[in-house]
Amino acid sequence: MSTHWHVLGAGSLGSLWATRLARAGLPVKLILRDAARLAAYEAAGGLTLVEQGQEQRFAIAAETLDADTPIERLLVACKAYDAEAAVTRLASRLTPGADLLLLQNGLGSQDAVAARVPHARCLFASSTEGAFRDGDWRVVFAGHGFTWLGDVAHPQPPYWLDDLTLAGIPHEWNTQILTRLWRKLALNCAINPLTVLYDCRNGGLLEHHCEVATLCAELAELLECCGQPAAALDLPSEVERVIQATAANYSSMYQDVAQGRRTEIGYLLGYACAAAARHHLNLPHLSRLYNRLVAHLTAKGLPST
Ligand code: NAD
Ligand code: KPL
Repeated sequence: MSTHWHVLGAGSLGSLWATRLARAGLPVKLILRDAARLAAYEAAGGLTLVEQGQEQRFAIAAETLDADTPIERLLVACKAYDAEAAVTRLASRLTPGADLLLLQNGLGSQDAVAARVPHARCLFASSTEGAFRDGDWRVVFAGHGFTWLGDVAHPQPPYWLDDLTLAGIPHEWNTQILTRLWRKLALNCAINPLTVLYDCRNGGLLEHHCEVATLCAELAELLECCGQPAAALDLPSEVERVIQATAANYSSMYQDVAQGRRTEIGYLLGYACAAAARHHLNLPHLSRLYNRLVAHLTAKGLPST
């Protein structure tokens, strides 16, 4: 019998992972916030995965944060700003040598989580898969993609990557996961805030080519200064390519703001600007972009951290 997967956060990505693991016959348990959420989940009869118009419901077992079952493998699928507090609540349930897989976008939350669970192995992930909820306990698999996983402390992959293969989750072990996370952070910093400020789809940034190029130059300088020269390679052309390829889409930050949800700014542009400050690096356009975004979010009554 394979080790249980505990999935913390039954949102978009957590539900996408949990349903695919369950569909492969692997033991999965959801960890929900409290008894009210657990009762609502049980009343719904499980999680529904919508894929290519087909719906399938999985009656995955669930428990609350306060349960006392031991946790050997934890998929952390909360937003970056919730991850540290949620994992802290579970720290005493982790078995010695437990593995955590952190799905958060951006940077900063991974180190904060790892510091809370020094005896566990924390793997970082970067994913291009896309999912959203179209109702409570329902997830739509919107964009096929890929997930890279790695461990900044140990180059050896865990044996349980086979579970992901069984579950049909496209993945690859990556010994340079920080480089991948920095690269994604830079892409998100060059694209997402401007889509919010110009109120446009990604393709709308084609009209702001010079501004994007200037930001890319500053981001590349930051990546090099932070010891990530590989993440800086050809950044402007990669950003242009992503803008073209996703021209019809609204960025994830745009969607968060449009729906009045908290953004992950503190783990993207906020993290980048804090890193620049730590290195005494003057990046005026990036810093102005951050200030404009903070002002915009504040005016909308949204948190800016
Ligand atoms: P989401 O908001 O849909 O889901 C997060 C879930 O975590 C919510 O259900 C929330 O209630 C739950 N949660 C928060 N705190 C909790 C707690 N203390 N106990 C139990 N549950 C708790 O978010 P998402 O879109 O799945 O994103 C998760 C992470 O994955 C983010 O960092 C995001 O940037 C990243 N990501 C998402 C996608 C995507 O397509 N959705 C793609 C790539 C990366
Ligand atoms: O990842 C993205 C997002 O919207 O968060 C892309 C499409 C790359 C834009 O930055």
